[in-house]
Amino acid sequence: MSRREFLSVTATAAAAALAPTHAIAQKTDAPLSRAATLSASGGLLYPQQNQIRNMIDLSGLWQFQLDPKEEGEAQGWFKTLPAPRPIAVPCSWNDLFDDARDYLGLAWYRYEVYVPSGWRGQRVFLRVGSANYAATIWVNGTVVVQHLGGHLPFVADISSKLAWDRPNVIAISVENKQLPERVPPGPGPAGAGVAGVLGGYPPTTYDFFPYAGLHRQVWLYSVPADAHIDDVTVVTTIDGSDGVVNVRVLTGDSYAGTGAVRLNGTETALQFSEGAAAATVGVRTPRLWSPQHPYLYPLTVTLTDGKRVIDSYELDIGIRTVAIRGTQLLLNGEPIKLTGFGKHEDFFLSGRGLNMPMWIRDYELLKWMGANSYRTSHYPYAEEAMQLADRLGFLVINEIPAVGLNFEDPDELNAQRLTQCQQQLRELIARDKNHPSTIMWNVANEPMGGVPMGGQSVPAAVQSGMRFFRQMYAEARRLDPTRPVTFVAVQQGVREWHEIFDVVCVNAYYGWYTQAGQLELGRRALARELDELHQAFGKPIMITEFGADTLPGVHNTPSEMWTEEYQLEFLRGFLDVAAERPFMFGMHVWNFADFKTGQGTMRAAAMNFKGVFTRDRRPKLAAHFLRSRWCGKHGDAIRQLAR
Ligand code: BDP
Repeated sequence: MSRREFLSVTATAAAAALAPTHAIAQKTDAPLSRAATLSASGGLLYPQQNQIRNMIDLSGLWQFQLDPKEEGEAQGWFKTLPAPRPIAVPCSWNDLFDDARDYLGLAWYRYEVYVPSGWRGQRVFLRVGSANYAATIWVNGTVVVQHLGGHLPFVADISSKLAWDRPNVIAISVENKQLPERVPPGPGPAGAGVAGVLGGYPPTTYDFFPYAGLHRQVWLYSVPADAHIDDVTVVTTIDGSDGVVNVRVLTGDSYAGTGAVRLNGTETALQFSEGAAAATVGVRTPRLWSPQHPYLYPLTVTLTDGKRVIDSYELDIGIRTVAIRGTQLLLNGEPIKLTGFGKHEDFFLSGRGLNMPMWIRDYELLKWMGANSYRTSHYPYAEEAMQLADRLGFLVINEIPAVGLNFEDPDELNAQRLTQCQQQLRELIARDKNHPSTIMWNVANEPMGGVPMGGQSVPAAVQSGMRFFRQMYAEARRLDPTRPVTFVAVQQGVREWHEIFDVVCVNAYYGWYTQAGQLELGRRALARELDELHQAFGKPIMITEFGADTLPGVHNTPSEMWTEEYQLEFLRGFLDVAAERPFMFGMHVWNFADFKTGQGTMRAAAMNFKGVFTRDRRPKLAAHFLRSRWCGKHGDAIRQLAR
């Protein structure tokens, strides 16, 4: 089957191919070692309160202590912290305390919680939404789970560790050391790469600040002890005027009983065997999910024993298809162009910590500008952000944290990074596979195989990258055959890697990092590169980043770099070049808002100023321009790239 055809795989095949998806967490009593073995420990369904399940969100004030000498474990800090201070969870620790701003070493969190007596006899899980980067969890003095990777959830069954007559002590140690074998990698033998040069201190291979800590909620939740719904996979297709919804349910054990799927007023029976069951539900003339009409259907899965409901789980689904035809991206069979941004989870004080008001405001501003999409640069975003994208109708390119890969580094390092990338891809797809908003998986941002932006590529590094990306692509397709898979290249980067993927995505800074101050030359260079890519690959092409640093309030005419006028003209030039090329399927401005970086000569005030909004979400001139471009009379009422 050719790559072009894969997106039309039948619904049944797609549902069957969606592999069982479990949190990949490390379950060991040994201290977290870089070589620790990985093992599954439970599904990643978002915790839910209903008539059967219970949950407690442990967000709030925790005790906190830095452990620069790494003496905490030997001294039993998992029971009591010797000199704790209060901290907010979720939140990054860096912007809260002066002595922790650049601290990326080990730190401890501690919390006490009674588990309600009504949960006795049920299975109780602890779920951490995001601990950046390496975490070890203790419950009442015992290690229950360890996890690597900073932006994805993991769970542990803690039923046997709980006390019922006193508060339970939950201790979490976290560190965010920038080690070369991690993903994103710390600076390796071949150096920090282009982005690393931009950052500076703390040393990273990327230019966003390496925020650390418990960035999302920690939950306790209970499920029935007999059997529970551990994972649900929903794949939708369209057959003529009907919707087809394939549902696959896993119980995580050998459950062989019955269950049901309820959708749109119909109930379809499930017969489990070895803990798995599947059903196909038809929906006559469904309301299709799209940015204009983000209609969601509630879908309920139950496990039943006669009339008794053993477990129940509800999720909102959207009926829609994503496909590629020639140079077009199709949503529900119709070509669609992506307008929007690369973003960051980044805000004053809360750092990378979940910030719901920020998310609500950001979606409001995205709508205000007529954006229909964004990329989760450069790591998976909060689950609540994905839920809002479903509900509000935004298309998401969903990215693992593979930024700063440098294939000039030795093979051993690349092999370790591959393991990390595959784990994070598995966890991401497990977590986000049911979101209609996610339309594409991205497996890397600006990997290096020599000097990009006009420099020479290194053949051995190109080959090493080829092997790496073939495996990443195959893994993504194995886990989810229904969505296109891409990587994001940098301008004049390694061309060969585009061959592997379904679409071509490129970050381009002609007129900023190259052709600085010369917008017309930049536009011409962009046009040349786009035409070459089109000729070489004939795939849909998207500019996933383009932008110029801009100090709010600084103006000049004729425009000059760093002024608001320059940013506006830079963006307009790129949009014009793209609008003349029908093979372009999207334009994402870099960045939605100014964001914090490490300190360095390229980053004034430790900030990247390429936002069209300031960090506190005030519009620069460019935001008004994009609004008129994407919402105005020339903008096909929002959705087109053409003027
Ligand atoms: C690109 C990176 C992005 C940077 C951006 C920039 O993908 O993370 O923030 O450049 O320099 O190379 O602003």
